[in-house]
Amino acid sequence: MTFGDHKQGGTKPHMFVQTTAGKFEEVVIPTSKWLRNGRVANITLDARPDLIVVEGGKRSRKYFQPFLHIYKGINHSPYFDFSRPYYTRKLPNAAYDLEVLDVNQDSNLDIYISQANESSGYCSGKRSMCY
Ligand SMILES: [Ca+2]
Ligand SMILES: [Ca+2]
Repeated sequence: MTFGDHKQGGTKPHMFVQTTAGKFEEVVIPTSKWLRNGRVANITLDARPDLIVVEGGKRSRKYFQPFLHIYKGINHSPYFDFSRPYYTRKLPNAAYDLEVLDVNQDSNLDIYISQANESSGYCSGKRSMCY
């Protein structure tokens, strides 16, 4: 998966899904938001992997409300239902990374999100991108 600043000239967030041995289909994640990171895991406990992403935060002095979104897995391209998130949660702070695992071992996957509770001093590459 590739995430990043597609509004600054980069590509939209996308991933490559292997459809037959050695062949990969590019799947673009249709969003106008700035995705920070994502994981694929079967969090809905059905037969299909789901896409879990975090988005938003600060970018180039503009603030975007951070969110967690879960897109449910489906059995055909683009392999996730991007028409609406299966689950959405507003996050209090910029979220840069996440992990999905079952820490309390109740057979339900848990989502752990790394957030920065202060964005000043955060840089993403160029000095002009520091806050
Ligand atoms: Ca699922
Ligand atoms: Ca759990």
